[in-house]
Amino acid sequence: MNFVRMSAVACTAVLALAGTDAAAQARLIAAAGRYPQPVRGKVMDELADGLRLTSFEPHRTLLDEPAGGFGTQELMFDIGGNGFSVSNRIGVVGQPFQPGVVNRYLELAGKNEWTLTSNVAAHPFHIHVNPFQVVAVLGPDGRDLTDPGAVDPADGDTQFAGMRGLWKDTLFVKQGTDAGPDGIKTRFYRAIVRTRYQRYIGKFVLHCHILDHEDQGMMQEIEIVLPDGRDGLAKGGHGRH
Ligand SMILES: [Cu+2]
Repeated sequence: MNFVRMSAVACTAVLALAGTDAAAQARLIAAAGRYPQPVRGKVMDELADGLRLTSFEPHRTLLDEPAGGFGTQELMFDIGGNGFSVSNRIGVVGQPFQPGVVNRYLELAGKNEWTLTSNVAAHPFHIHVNPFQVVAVLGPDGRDLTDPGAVDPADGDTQFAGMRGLWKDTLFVKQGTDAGPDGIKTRFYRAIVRTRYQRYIGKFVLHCHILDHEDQGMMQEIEIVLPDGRDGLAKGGHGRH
């Protein structure tokens, strides 16, 4: 389950910081005691058994699969006439978060390639439940800033260098350039990520991880649903075409 995978990532990170001495091991075991059952017992046993974590498995890469096998999702963060908003269309101003409105229905067992952009200001994109794999972060000039050693010529930024293939739940999305007369940028930084929707059915959110922005509406609600058997999705229990 995703939880187990994410726990493995977290444990690995903690070990990298804390070393593998007995005190760190004891702290990890104690922390695992807060996990839900039945994960708790398995994790505690494996941590006690030489920090083996052998039942954890890495995410299978999505980089090798052809783009045609993915659904597509667009996202544009913005601060402007509609306030703090998120749009499903790059270049089209979106709306602030509205409670009770599902902004995206996604299919369980589906795979999507997302393109993340920002019209005004830079925003750390964060999504819950299913992590994503970084495919590319393209600058406004089209160069891939995830290449090893890549430097953003606009500001010397190297934060994306070597990031291709990494699994993450948060990614910085920089502001586009060259605003048109309507205030919409004509060139964007495009963060391209891939994800699959496994096991979890239901609602969760994506949002800007600057909480001040999130609180003002820079958030969307997502619902993972089952296919309805007629090439559509079973939204809210009522099949729609
Ligand atoms: Cu933001």
